[in-house]
Amino acid sequence: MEKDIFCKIVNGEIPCHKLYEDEDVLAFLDISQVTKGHALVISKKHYDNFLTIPQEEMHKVMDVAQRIGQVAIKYLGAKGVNILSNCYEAAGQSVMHFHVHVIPRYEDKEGFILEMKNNSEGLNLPAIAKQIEKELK
Ligand code: DGP
Repeated sequence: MEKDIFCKIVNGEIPCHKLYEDEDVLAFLDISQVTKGHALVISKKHYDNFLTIPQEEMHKVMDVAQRIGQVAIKYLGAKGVNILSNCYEAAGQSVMHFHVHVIPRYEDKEGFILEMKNNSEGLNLPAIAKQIEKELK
């Protein structure tokens, strides 16, 4: 099977601007900085995305994402941070290797727009909630 680009970064076949590394987790700057300090945190082992990685390894990645977010606020001058993990193409995932975006927000000159429009007209919220709740039991 063809290796994805993040597997190649883990193996040192492609360079990156490294921020953090341990046995399980690697963090580096996104090549396409939507804001200053835009980071990616990945599991070194290949999993397709957030929905398919085992919980323990997912937690390790999220711990590092939290720490990078804290650094962005404390040392980069960010006023906020978006933590984002796209799962599958329909959600905008372009690299099929689990990764978390840490996107510092500075209020101006940003390349990142997150728009959540209220689209709930006609939806049966009690039925939707019941369906999801049932599966979580
Ligand atoms: P997503 O769309 O959520 O799958 O984000 C993938 C991100 O990966 C995208 O923001 C650009 C980044 N990216 C793609 N190729 C490379 C690369 O070779 N190096 C680095 N540092 N980032 C990359």
